[in-house]
Order: sequence, then C-alpha cells, then structure tokens
Amino acid sequence: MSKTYFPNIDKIKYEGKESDNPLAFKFYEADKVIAGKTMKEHFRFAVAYWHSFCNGNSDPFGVDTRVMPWSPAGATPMDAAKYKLEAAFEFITKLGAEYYCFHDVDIAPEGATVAESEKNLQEIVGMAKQYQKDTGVKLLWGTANLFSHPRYMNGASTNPDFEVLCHGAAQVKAAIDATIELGGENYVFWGGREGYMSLLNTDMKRELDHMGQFLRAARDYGRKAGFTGPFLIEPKPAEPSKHQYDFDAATVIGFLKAQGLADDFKLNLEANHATLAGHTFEHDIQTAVDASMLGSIDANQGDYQNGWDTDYFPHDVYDTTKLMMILLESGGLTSGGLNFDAKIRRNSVDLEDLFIAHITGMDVFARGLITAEKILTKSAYKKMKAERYASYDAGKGAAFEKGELDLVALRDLAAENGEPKSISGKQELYESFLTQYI
Ligand code: XUL
Ligand code: CO
Repeated sequence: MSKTYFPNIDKIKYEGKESDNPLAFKFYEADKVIAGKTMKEHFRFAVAYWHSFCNGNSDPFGVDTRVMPWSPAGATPMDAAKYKLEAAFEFITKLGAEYYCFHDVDIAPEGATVAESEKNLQEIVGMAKQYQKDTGVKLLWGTANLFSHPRYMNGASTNPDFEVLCHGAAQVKAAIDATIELGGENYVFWGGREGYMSLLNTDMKRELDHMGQFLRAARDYGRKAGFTGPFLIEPKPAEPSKHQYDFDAATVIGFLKAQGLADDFKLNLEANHATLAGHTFEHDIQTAVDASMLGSIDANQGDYQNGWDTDYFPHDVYDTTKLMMILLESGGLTSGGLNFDAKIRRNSVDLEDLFIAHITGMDVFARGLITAEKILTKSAYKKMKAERYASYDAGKGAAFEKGELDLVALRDLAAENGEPKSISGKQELYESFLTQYI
C-alpha cells in the first residue's frame, strides 16, 4: 500500500480485560477455541463499506461531520473510489476482520450510461481483487444499491414503470458479476424502496409478483454465471418506504416459499430492523433458524427511545449473549457472517472512533459467546427448557406430536385427567442465568 490513512494506529491486538488501551481487544481473541470453534470461525466479522468509508455522518438536519482523508476535495470520482479502496483495506487489515461487504455504488461511481457504470465497477473490482489477494481479506457479500438514485423513488423491482425495473436488473447483473469475480460468499437483496407509501396508488399483488419474477431472473443469471452461494433477503418493515414488503423474517420466508425461491434464498437479518418490526432480534433469528433459512447477520443495535434505524454499533452484552445462545445451539453461521451494518455517531469525528466502534462490537460479541457457552454448559438452562416440554416426550403427548390423536381423543383425555396442575414458567430464573454468567 502506498499511502497511509490511519497513520497512528497499528494492528489491533488482544490485550485482555484488564487493558485500558482503547485500541485493543479485551475479549475478542481470534484464535481462542470456544465450543469447538475459534472465535474467528464463530463470527466471520465483516466491515460494511458504506457506513465505514462512504457515510460522512450527515443527517436530515446537517451536512457531513466526518473528515475522511480518502476523499480529498477535487478528486475525480474514479480517483476518489481508488483512495477509498486503499483506505478500506488498510482499515480492515489493521482491525483484523476477515471480511467486508459492499453495494455497487459504494465502491465505484455510477456513470452516465449503463455501460459506463459497468466499466467503472469492473475497474474497481479488478483492484479490489488484488487487495484481497495481498491482504487475505474476503468478500462476505455484495449487493446493488437500488434505492439511492432518484429513478428508484417508486421502487426498483416493484416500480410501476417497467423501464426502471430494467435499470435495477442492469445493476443487479453487474453486482452479481462483481461478487462472483471477488469470490463473494453470499449475494444480498435489501429492498429499500420495494414497498409502498400509499395503497391508494399501489397494486400490491402485481408489485409482489414482479419482485418474485425479478428475483427468479437474478437467481437464474447468478447460477448460470457460476455463483454457488446463497442469495439473501434482508427484511426491514419500513424506512425509507412507509411499508416495506420484506417486513420481517416470517413475512420473507412466506414470500420466498410462495414465489418458489426457498431453495436458493436465505435471510440476512439485521438487529435494528427486527426491533423496528416490533420483535426482539432473537425472535427473528430463531424464526429463520427454525425454517433452516438463517443466512447472515447485519450486526447493530437500535435505540430504546427512538423509532428509527439508528444503526448503532452493538454494545449490549445481554443482546449478544441471547443471540450467541441461539447460534451455538443451532450450529452457527455457515456461509454467513457478522457484518457491522453500523455507523459511528454524528459527533464521533476522530479517525480512531471507527476503530473503537468496531473493537467494541467485536468484544461485545466475544463476551456474548463466552457467556452463552457458560450458560449452555454450566447452568440448568438446557435441562429446564427440555423438561418444560417433557409431557410430549412419551405417552399420549408423543402420540399427539405424531398426529395419532384426533380432537375427540384429546377431549377424552381432558375429561379423564381433570384440571392440570399449575406449572411455573420460571422466567426470572432463566433471566438470572444471564446475570450470573456475564
Ligand atoms: C439499510 C440496510 C442496508 C442493507 C444493504 O437499512 O441495512 O444497508 O444492509 O443494502
Ligand atoms: Co443492513
């Protein structure tokens, strides 16, 4: 690398929980083995290109606050894209994350025509491929941004104007090509404006069928072009659309099944999107796990007082512990990873803040993993949960699960056995395990 963008920061090391160095890991030890896998293998951490290297921390009330040395004034868009790429690989390498994720327009500027946009993307992808080779950093997933450009104000694949849909297809084709070229392990669709602002002007059924047809076309193209990983849909209930079709995990699973896409698609679940849908993050993760459709995770957290997508870096160890309990019990991530789809606060203007945010995020997951493993192996948690359902393990309960009892047989058992005894759900005891082992 020719230029340094983070000159005062060396490779981040593990120093343990007594360290007071803000630029060191306190809990994340990449090669430490827990529950049969290294921490690195459990998490497969990824850096989100858009928040870390493109987002200047503007908000609806003010312009950028961040100084990004990789975006010098006066640079041509292609030169700026090259500086940004160089800075990104320096950051990811120093942090010690294994992966990154991008949208097409994060890494290369759109051109005036489809062909020019494709050319820009191909040029940057060629450079990214070399950086990946030099550093060992890998691509977790690629995606196309089908929501920022004004043409997508009424949606992309659900746009009432077919010509807009075609532009979305052009971007998705190029982004799939880029993902394949860079060895990306997944390909993501987040339908930012695939939804509606008002049903008065919206034919919902037609739009949903268009989205299904668009995704089938993308899948067929990707498979033909040699992409073997999963396609992922990232649910979110709203924002920027009032109502987004990919509302939550359960909605997307139903949609994928109805559209014949369930064999090729899984879910990319984001914490702050689940909470916006009125769920806990664990709820959406468990929903996907139970349907064998958990693909990957966008790690972040919302704000308890706010009803929008704040995309804070994760910093709540109770949340990560509950998540890691599910991942440990279900076999964990396979082709997916933990992508920090998170942004530093508007007033976090020091270059080191981006490191501190990622370090804290990695540490809070490491601590969650350590705690989850203890709860699962040392506490009565698993035994209690299994025993809670013991009445279905044998006898008539087991016969019911096998479908051997009809409604009349169930009625007769109620009459025969009388009023059931009251059994405690022990929720406070379950909660105490978290406090005890954190
Ligand atoms: C937006 C969001 C996106 C997707 C990728 O809320 O999460 O950044 O992760 O398009
Ligand atoms: Co996301």
